[in-house]
Amino acid sequence: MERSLIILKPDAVQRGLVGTIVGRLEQRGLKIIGMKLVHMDEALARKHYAEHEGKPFFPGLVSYITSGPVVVMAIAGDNIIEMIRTTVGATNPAKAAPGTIRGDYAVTIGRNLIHASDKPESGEREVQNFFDAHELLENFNRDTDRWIFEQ
Ligand code: IDP
Ligand code: MG
Repeated sequence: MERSLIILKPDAVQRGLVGTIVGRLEQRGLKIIGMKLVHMDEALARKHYAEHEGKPFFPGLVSYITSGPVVVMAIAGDNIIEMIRTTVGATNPAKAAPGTIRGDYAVTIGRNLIHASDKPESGEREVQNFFDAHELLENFNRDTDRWIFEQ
């Protein structure tokens, strides 16, 4: 079982795209186990994006991600990391395929709407950066699961 951290970035909130983007993930059949509105401070932004520290775009990235509220979600399931990245599309929306979230709703890399964890280890670390254990509802059952997964 993998866990992925999704962030609907400040542009998604400001543009009123939260419902649309959550809907795409939800309708695919992905299981959301945690979700909340957060205004990230600089320390949390730097921690979340630590791998990019020192790159030319890092200061702009920190100011973008802290510029307003974001929606953070945790999604759980088998092999979901790659599946979600494919649904999200390429980092640069100019190169993202139509049908992906970035390919359908974004045009530039510095305003690409959504974050999704890139590997299982990152998913674990990132989910724990944003959620306390009691905020993650891992054990509830969805009645629709038998229509989404072969039993
Ligand atoms: P990802 O979000 O697809 O995983 P990363 O390479 O991990 O892409 O980069 C993290 C975020 O940093 C991107 O989503 C984007 O917001 C921003 N970013 C990456 N490269 C650039 C760039 O060249 N210019 C401006 N922002 C960038
Ligand atoms: Mg990344």
